[in-house]
Amino acid sequence: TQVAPGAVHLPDWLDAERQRELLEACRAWARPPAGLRTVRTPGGGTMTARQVCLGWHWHPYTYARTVVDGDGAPVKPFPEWLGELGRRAVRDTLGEPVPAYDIALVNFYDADARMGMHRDSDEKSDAPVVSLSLGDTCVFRFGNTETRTRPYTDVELRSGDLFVFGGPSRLAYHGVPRVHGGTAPPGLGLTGRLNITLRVSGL
Ligand code: MD3
Ligand code: FE
Repeated sequence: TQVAPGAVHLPDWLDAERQRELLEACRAWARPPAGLRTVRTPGGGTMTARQVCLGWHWHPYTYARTVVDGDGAPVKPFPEWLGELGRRAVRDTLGEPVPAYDIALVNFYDADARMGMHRDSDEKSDAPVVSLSLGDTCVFRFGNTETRTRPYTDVELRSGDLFVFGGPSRLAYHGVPRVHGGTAPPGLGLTGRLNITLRVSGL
């Protein structure tokens, strides 16, 4: 389903087995060194979703090769297979060729976690962002490129869903106003929600 130009939602893109495999990989990445951490913003805020990075470490509002706001360890490598998954995601949605993905940001949400409206503008490439969701269903708010406020479209993202943001949607405001606790598939073995975004750094 095209939600806006360049923004395509493909529900249930990952089957149950692929979801379990991806979850296991995320759990391994979350372990130290360079594991899951709480992101603190320069204004003194704390992000409620906790994060682990592969390839490049994101800290507000730039990328580094070490976990500058965590244990100082070198960032875990971005695996080849994850890049292939990202390219397949773009082929299945936008049907356009893409350069090699080199960043994965994995966000872990408990039922109370949120993500405020923001734009992802720290990458120096306009390649599409690939988003994969696991676990609890959330409300994903897809806005416009001008303001954090209306008009926006609310979409439910469920376990296994793919969302790709390219073209004019690449710089749209977006956020996660709500996670529906306890809605994860029973067989998955995840409490809460996990989101993986694949990006091209352009660095
Ligand atoms: C639209 N993550 O990591 S995924 C993020 O569910 C982020 O964890 C949310 O926003 C999450 O920055 C939303 C959907 C998403 C991801 C990246 C985008 C939408 C996007 C980049 C550009 C435009
Ligand atoms: Fe984002």
